[in-house]
Amino acid sequence: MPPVNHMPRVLALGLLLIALPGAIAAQRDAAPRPKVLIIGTGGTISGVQDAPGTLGGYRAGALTTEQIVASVPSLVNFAQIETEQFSNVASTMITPDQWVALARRIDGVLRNRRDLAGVVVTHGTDRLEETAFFLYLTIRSEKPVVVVGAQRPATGISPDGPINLLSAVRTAAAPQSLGKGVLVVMDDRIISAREARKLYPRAGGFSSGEMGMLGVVSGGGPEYFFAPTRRRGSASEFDLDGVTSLPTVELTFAYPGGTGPRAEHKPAGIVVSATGLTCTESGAFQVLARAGTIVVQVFPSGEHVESSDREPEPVRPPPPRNDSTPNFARRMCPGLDSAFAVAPWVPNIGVQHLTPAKARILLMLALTRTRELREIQRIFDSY
Ligand code: DAS
Repeated sequence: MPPVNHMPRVLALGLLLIALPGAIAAQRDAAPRPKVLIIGTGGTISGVQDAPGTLGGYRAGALTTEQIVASVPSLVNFAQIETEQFSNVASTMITPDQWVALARRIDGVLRNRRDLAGVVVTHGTDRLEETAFFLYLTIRSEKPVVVVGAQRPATGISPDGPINLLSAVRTAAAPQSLGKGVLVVMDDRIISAREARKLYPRAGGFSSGEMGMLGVVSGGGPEYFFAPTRRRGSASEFDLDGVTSLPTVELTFAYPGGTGPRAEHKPAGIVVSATGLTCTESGAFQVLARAGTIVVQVFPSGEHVESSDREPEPVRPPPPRNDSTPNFARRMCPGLDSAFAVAPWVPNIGVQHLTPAKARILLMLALTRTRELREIQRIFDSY
């Protein structure tokens, strides 16, 4: 029997093995990339250095969203990009009315555009965590919404905007980002908008405090290790449809020798950043609470977790002026007007791991639904 020549088959197999990775890559390249809408609001990510290439002053919100997208050509490898300019300002100019308009726009576009995989919002870092948390509470979609900024302007030395934008788009385009709530992506970190905070104005300055980040954007794309558990996305009860403006909620600090807010000033709510209050501050907040202002005391660090099964402290009427019953408040605060000295201050609402700025946002939204203390406490316990 003549010897069988295996050579042609071996050659064919070799050629197949060489061609296969190319064919797979071609097929992957031919697959339509997810669509991501980038909505620009301004900030340093679209900022221009006065003297390009220096560390000097710059103008935030100078480049359009299209221009910053054009500066990252590799975005098209990961997504089909659409852009929209919501505003182009330093984020200190963003107001609560704009939160409402932006949230409505994103909620609407995600509801009506089934073809969109997700949305990226470019934003100044000064107010990024506030806008991101407002969106987290009000966008009732499971699709990813990623808020991103930069700490160095686009034309400065080593701008961080382009890599942050690329990481944000990869995160918004990834199916594993579904249902994670609104996210902040900075410096390859994926942080829940509930926890994100700007610790300092340099690269690496965004953190999630002691709660940790959800994941990282590695060379291969987003990698998640944790997922949020609190109410968000499609489970949110905050419907902005009938909301024209948000209730006024003030933010104030307690400090040694502090006297608290003035009694004639009566916002719908007030958040006080405090580890504890002076007697006079305590009295001033009690007067406000009796006049109907909802008072929320929050640890300045935002790291404190008030137990979630507590009953909100009822607002008690002041005792009669001639009441001399000894109580803890009078022992603690001798000389304090008895109208103040009802009890040592107990905050009406317990807060679980929110910064004062974020407690203010949650209180604004809670007050669009109720003024009942127990209901407000339920809201603070849920989100
Ligand atoms: N210019 C500031 C802002 O718009 C800072 C920044 O974006 O980093 O918030």
